[in-house]
Amino acid sequence: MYGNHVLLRSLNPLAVARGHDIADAVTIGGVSLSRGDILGAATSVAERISRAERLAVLATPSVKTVLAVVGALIAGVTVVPIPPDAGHAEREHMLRDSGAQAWLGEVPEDTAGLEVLPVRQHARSWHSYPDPHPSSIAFILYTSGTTGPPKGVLLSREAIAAGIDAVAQAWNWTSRDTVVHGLPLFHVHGLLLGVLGPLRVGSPLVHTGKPTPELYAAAKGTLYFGVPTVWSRIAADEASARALAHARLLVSGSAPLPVPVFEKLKELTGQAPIERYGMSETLITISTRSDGERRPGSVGLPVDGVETRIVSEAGETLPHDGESIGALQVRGPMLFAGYLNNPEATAKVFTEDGWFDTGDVAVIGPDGFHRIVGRASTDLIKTGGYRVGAGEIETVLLGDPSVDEVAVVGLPDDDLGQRIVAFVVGTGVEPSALIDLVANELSIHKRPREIRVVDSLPRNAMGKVQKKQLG
Ligand code: MCA
Ligand code: AMP
Repeated sequence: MYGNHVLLRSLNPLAVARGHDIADAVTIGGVSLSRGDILGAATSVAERISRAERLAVLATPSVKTVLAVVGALIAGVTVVPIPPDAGHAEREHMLRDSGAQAWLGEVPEDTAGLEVLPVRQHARSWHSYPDPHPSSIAFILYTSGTTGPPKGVLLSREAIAAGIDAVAQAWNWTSRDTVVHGLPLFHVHGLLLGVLGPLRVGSPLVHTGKPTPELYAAAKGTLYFGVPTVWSRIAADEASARALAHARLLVSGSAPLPVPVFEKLKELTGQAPIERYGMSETLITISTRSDGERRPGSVGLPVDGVETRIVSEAGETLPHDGESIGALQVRGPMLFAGYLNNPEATAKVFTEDGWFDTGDVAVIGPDGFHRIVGRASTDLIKTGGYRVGAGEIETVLLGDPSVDEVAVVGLPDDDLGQRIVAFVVGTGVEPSALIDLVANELSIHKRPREIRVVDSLPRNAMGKVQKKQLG
């Protein structure tokens, strides 16, 4: 009923089918779909949404999310993934800012008055749609800045295609691989790399629901994706780690992989992990290669099509001497198309000569290997691989009557990389109530793990809080 040419045309440019239909193209929530199932059901989704422009998708790890996303790609409708654990204020912001017209697929308890368009797993359509323009926006992904609510990152079809193709080349990722991960489906890592990647490359995907060591060990794959927290939990679980010895590649990204975790994984699995660096705004730009050196503490070389440079505070380009530390700037075909409704923020992150300023600080060696040293601002926290702005949490906490002053920081944490800690000055402060407030307003993964009640915050002569002194 459907031929490969139909798969090719309909999913292009975001998913290129190579070879024959794949029986278990996507397994998620214990349900397996063939490529034909996905195409048939997603085209039926496309048929019902083709007049929409932007739809919200509650990004649960489920078949419905995959069908909603692929259906929207076929129809050329922009997807706004909404974290399933998003609290009230964060969800409202994403819906309002994105202008999402309806929900597609699953819905949260509070639909915010938006219409709901169902996704039917067993519906089929074989209608053939023309490819949307490559520069059209496929996704608006919300990501945190140092202050204010999350910004909508506009990602075009061509950027995503280029981003996937570049890592596929770096990792020799082919249809002979089976990808395994259990990452959330509302960010680049789990959704674009982790779902669209396998669809485009033609390699089956096993999504484990959650990224636990036991589930990774039980899944039979070749290419495993995880954030450092996931790898550190696997490294601490010897049996699970040893069960991954058969894998072709273990890939870490979204935050720095601690060197001891790298070494432990190497010891237990018999292979060094691949580390790669990326951002919501840039997709994956730097990676070690599957057939190259894998150096602990290093993210390797720019992927195909990417150029990088490090720049001093004075704006001079610094040498690749393995010592000079500078602001990492990148350019390449996988970069975003700007922040939605926010030209000022977009202008701020690009230099006059067109480079994207990542906000990360790096060193480049004479051999071209990149080492990410840290972030320029202490106000952007990476916890469990999630990017969280100190400012957004401070705003919510200041809304509580018990809080007079607050400073939120990311403190080093063996499990999460950084742990969100709020230093609070106030009266009658109830730590657990404040933690729940953030979980309910923003999202569960943005909640502070700890509230420390203090008499005052350290400030400089100008009255600015000295966050580096908190800890
Ligand atoms: C705890 N829970 C609560 C509360 N406290 N629920 C409500 N209110 C509270 N106050 C519950 C949660 O619902 C959850 O329940 C359970 O406690 C555990 O939550 P948590 O501790 O947050 O989870 P975790 O196990 O510590 O999570 C670790 C993790 C997670 C699995 C590694 O951080 C994760 O999935 N990270 C991935 C982030 C990611 O994909 N980033 C990519 C960004 P229950 O267990 O029942 O649900 S893209 C990117 O960075 C770029 C492009 C790149 O380079 O990739
Ligand atoms: P996000 O916007 O969630 O995509 O987060 C992007 C940020 O994650 C980057 O700016 C880095 O700070 C961090 N990041 C991603 N991958 C790595 C890595 N391999 N090593 C260090 N930091 C990383």
